[in-house]
Amino acid sequence: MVRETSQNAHKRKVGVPVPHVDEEIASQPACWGLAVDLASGSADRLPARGERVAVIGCGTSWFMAIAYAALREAAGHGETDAFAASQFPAGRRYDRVLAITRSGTTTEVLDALGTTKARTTAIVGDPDSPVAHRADDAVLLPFADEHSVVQTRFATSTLILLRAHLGELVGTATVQAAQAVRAPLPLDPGGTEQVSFLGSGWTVGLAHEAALKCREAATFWSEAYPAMEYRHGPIAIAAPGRAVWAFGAVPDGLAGEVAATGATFVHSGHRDPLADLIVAQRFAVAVAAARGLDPDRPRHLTRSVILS
Ligand code: F1P
Repeated sequence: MVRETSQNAHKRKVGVPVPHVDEEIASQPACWGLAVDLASGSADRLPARGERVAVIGCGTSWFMAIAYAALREAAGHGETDAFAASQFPAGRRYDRVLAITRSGTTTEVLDALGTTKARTTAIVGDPDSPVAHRADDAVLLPFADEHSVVQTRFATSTLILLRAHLGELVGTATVQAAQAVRAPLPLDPGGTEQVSFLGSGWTVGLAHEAALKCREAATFWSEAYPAMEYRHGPIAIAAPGRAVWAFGAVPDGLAGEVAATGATFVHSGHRDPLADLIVAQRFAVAVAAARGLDPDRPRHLTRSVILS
């Protein structure tokens, strides 16, 4: 199922170990296809049109929650809020709480599920995890679970599944994902000092996720903002050697304003933003390599946060 990049095929041939995260990134096009199939088979467990929904998660899973909430509301399926699981307002009335968690062991997610009276659905990577058993309904993605601490394919497969469930035709995104696993990187991983990622609407979640990938995999200085917020302060750090990387629609004039600071402006303009996220994941891993870091052993991180 995993389609290797030619670089990884070469590494393997000469006996150099390929990081798990590289393989997981490369397998996303295949995983997205499986996620689309799963969307039709799990429609009765996912939020129904008209329901008032809260989506919760931590880290990467929270950022996918943010993206999905914006997409669902924009598609007219109903009011949808996204929360870091630790910030879930237990007193609010929701028809359904949707938890996203790869491990199914994250303490804040389990705690939030324990406080709500709403029907609960969990999208989980590990079918034998506590969250998979605790939720009223579970949608299981073991095919997208990962060895890596740093999440890539579970997150994007979850979002593709949810987009397919909203009725989006995600075939083009999947084709573009196959291009994105091979596309040239838009920035020099060894020669870029800082990146600010921008998004608007649902792609704000992707911007946060891209920035988190850079921090997690490579201890690289990265920030993320809604694109219209960028002029309200963050542009002060734009400079030569730094970059602004936008997902989705770009506000009029922004590319020129960034260029005037000497920073590089990155925007594919033609790919589905979720396919663009794959390029950002690859950039994060390439920065780790340029810094001599092992992206499979990110500093201070564990696969999930389990609090005693
Ligand atoms: C959530 C998460 C990861 C993050 C870190 C700790 O995990 O925050 O996104 O990379 O390693 O856990 P999960 O609830 O989706 O399993």
